[in-house]
Amino acid sequence: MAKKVGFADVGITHPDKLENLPHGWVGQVRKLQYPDEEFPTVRSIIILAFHIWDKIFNLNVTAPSSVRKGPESPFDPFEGYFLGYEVMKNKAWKIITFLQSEGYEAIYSVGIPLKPIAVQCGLGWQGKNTLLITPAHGPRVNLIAILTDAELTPDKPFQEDLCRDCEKCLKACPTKALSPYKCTPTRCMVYSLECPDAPEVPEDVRRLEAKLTPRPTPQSYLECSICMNVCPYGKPPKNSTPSESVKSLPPIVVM
Ligand code: B12
Repeated sequence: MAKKVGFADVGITHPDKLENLPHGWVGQVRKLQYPDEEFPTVRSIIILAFHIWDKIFNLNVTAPSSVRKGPESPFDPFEGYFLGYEVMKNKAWKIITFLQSEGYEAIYSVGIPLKPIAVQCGLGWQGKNTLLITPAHGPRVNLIAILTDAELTPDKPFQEDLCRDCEKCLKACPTKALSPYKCTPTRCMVYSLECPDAPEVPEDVRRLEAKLTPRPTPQSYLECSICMNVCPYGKPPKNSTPSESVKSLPPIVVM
């Protein structure tokens, strides 16, 4: 059903198979929770991977009130709109409705640590860019989870790390946010965008973010995805390589 509604891949695991999950605040941007904190009766976790087949899925429209002011500020990940998330939620609802019609409870979640859980679901490995890399689409997938009390058959975890000696993502990051298997969030341009007032973002990162981020309108921007785009796994045709796609975007327009 996941494939029928438009997800590229799907995997299942159980909460008791998950160990050492990241938990709590990641910088000032997101709070990660354990699956049973979000859904106490959870018995299965379904991870759905949506193929980002066009850069516009990285479009973010920011509601003025959704700019995060730190861990204490009210947290609603859907106050702004991220196109990829909107598409995934829409598709996930069809599966949730089906589970409910079978008598189960189910909710979607983007608040649990999706990447290590996706590895446990057999979807791929966490690469040097820290992203979930799938054999078919590389890291060009967004993830969403469905937590349900249905007891579904779990998949086998993905055991390999296929990055080997490739370091294209590390070299391509304009702000040097990446070292192997580690992202320094405050050096990532996406963090800089989401936290415009955060003092922990270095000046050189702010400057590059202002220069390189395409802004179709004053309230919207395309999230950087260079470390996704350069990955050789599942790489799209040459005319949409990251440097070319950045060049082919409209100039930054400030109205
Ligand atoms: C917080 C967050 C951010 C923050 C911080 C990034 C980060 N890496 O944590 C910021 C705002 C910077 C960010 C940026 C981006 N993000 Co983001 N982000 C998240 C979020 C909410 C949590 C990520 C997380 O678990 N962080 C916690 C830290 C501890 O995890 P980690 O970096 O993965 O660290 C692990 C490894 O580094 C490893 N590790 C650390 N040190 C070492 C050392 C060694 C030697 C080894 C072996 C391993 C290792 O262990 C850590 C724990 O597992 C998830 C959504 C979710 N709910 O999961 C999306 C998510 C990970 N982001 C996503 C994307 C796509 C991006 C961007 C490309 C922006 C975009 N266009 O959307 C960039 C990429 C930056 C990058 N390379 O990480 C996607 C990734 C899809 C995929 N294929 O994996 C997710 C899953 C959102 C989604 N729903 O699809 N993100």
